[in-house]
Amino acid sequence: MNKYLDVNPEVAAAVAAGKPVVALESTIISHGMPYPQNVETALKVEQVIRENGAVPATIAIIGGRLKAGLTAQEIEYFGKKGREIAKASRRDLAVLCARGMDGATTVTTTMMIAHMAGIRIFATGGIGGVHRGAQQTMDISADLQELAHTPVMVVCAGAKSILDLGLTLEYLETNGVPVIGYGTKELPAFYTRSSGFSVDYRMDTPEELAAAFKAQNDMALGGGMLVTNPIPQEYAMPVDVINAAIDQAVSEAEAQGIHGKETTPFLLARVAELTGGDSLASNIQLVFNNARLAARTAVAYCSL
Ligand code: PSU
Ligand code: MN
Repeated sequence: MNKYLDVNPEVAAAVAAGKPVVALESTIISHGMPYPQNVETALKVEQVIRENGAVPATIAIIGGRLKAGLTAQEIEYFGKKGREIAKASRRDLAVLCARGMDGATTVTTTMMIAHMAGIRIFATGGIGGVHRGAQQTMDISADLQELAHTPVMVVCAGAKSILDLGLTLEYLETNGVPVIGYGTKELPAFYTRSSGFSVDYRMDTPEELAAAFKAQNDMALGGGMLVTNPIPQEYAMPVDVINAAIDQAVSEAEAQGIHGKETTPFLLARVAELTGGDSLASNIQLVFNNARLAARTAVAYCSL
């Protein structure tokens, strides 16, 4: 076992017994939502996973230790410190561990640590992808490379149109990542159920998702699988409202020369400010929806 990794005893016991476990990320807590809603949501998401038959494992880096499974006090700490906690992507792991620092794990590092801990399924809100204008900036999230290589299923609500969704799908195709629509053939765009882009496959039950991922793992194909689960209709946002906010945020980022790891947090924070509490409420609900599907899929996977 990796000497930098601490798997919480409940999670370790579930993994060892072949019981369902669902990983959760911590960037969504520290950088994705304001306090105290971030902590309330993180705790409630864990409860949703339990209600649906799986053990939750929120993932983070604390004092240079890779943690799979946090206590409520640790979740409170991540939520309260918010943006003071470094956003940790793949390239940050070694330095954070060597220096004994804290890090909020993105989709990339949550997949990595979940895999180290033997966890196969991970629920989140949205993933990173190919940014608009990437033809010039080359700004492509490390999340897509991780999906290409690490065998963890990521259940999300699609990607926000702060990204170029068409190029994001092209990149995933090149890298051999299956993109599944849950109950839909259309890629959901996080706040909205549609985007105008098609996914590879539509699946309608957790059992179907589990069977596909089992086949991928049995063949040792090696990469992840992206499940895109549309936000429930009652929480979806009006397309024109959300698109206007996103367009404004993207042009502000450009005007201010925002780049590198700051781009995504800047865009997420601006979109949230411009749309007020409405987008936060939608964001919270779609995370619950994804946690429910991920837990049911983990249960189905364990019975195969
Ligand atoms: N997109 C969202 N919400 C998020 C993120 C992205 O809609 O919280 C976070 C996730 O942690 C994701 C990370 O892995 O941002 C991607 O950052 P970057 O684009 O810098 O790779
Ligand atoms: Mn980037």
